[in-house]
Amino acid sequence: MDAPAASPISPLPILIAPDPRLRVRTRAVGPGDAERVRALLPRMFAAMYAAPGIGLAAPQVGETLRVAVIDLLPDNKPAPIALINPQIVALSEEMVTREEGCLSLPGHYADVTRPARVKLRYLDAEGARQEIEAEGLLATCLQHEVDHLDGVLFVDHLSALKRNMILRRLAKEMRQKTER
Ligand code: GNR
Ligand code: NI
Repeated sequence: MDAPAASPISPLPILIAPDPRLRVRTRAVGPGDAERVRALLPRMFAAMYAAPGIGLAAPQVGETLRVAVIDLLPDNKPAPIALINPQIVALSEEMVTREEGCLSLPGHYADVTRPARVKLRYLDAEGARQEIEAEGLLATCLQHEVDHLDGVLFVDHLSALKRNMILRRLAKEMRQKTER
């Protein structure tokens, strides 16, 4: 039997905290970035699906543009969302606490309190203006990804004690992984 054909889209490697590239504030995508974004999006989706995760932001793959991808796979069916230059235009006063994880903080989870609903404007992969109003996990994920574009990680929403506990444990785990 033949081996399955290799995917022509190679997933980008995901950076792990405390990589300084996760702390960079990204810049807006402009007309001159079309080619770069066209090349980037499929490789971000591939990295997110391979992980697997429900979202991925450009800084997590070392890119400095305001680009993120999301797919919550509702009913286990692909529902990819490409977010270019996303802007939060409204947040609910009502807050909700949910356990979050992050592909750049693998294996670490914590309860984060955020607005329960969000309204977001963005450009899609075709450059068309879009608006999305979300609640539930999608609302959390949208805010988590926009945070990444400003160099913010979910642990930044925790107390310094909890944040440093997670970052120190992660650093130790990564050290042990690479030790011979
Ligand atoms: O895969 C992910 N799961 C998740 C769970 C709860 C809240 C946010 C997320 S996003 C995360 C993928 C990721 O790191 N995106 O930046
Ligand atoms: Ni994340």
